[in-house]
Amino acid sequence: MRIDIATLFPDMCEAVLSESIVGRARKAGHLTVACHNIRDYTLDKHKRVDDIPYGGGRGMVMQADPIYRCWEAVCAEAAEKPHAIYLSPKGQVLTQQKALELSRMPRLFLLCGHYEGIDQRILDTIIDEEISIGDYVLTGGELPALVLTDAIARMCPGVLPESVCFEEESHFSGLLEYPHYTRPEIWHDQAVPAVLLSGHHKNIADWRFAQSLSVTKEKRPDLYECYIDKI
Ligand code: 4GS
Repeated sequence: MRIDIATLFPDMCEAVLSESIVGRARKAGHLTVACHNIRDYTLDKHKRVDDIPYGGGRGMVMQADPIYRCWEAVCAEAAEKPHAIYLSPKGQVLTQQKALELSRMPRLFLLCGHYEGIDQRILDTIIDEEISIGDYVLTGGELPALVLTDAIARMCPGVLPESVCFEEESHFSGLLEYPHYTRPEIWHDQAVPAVLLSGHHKNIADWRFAQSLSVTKEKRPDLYECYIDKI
């Protein structure tokens, strides 16, 4: 899997993507992530990438051409056109299911917006789908692109030691995860649930599933209803 991120802040993206599990996965070659500075693709002698909106109004709009030239440069070195995603509050809200689908694609191109927005014509020309990370407004598309990259990366083969690592997480099954405990056995007068010390694998699995159900019912009744309806 390869992800190309087009952004005005490649250093911000690179800083996040060089750390922790994603950083290690990149070094090990389990996935490739390349950050491209849209400003490198402008033909303007002052390196401008934005301009005032036609029709008037506040703020600046990112121009289509530097983004298009960046897209062409990425496509030029790809066997097939990457699936192009624009991170935007107008998009479909990201879910675990969507992240799983995208993790199965060979190549993604993530476009990060800034300022008031992006010239609609570039979206109409290159973008396959818009994705939002939630119903709130950020200052740029970089954090959404990084969130999406992280959610995808952990499901790419080899990134986590075993696929159960992500299959048991909250949301994968449609339920929230059961609670975790580690040493010491008693901390501030609170004991670890006895079943977890029993060594009885079936009882432990049953307890965890029951916990998943009750935690989901309590914290996310919407997910719980959905889960119950499906079984
Ligand atoms: C989101 C979001 C977002 C919208 C980018 C205003 C700068 C900003 N992008 N999910 N212009 N939520 N983008 O808030 O994806």
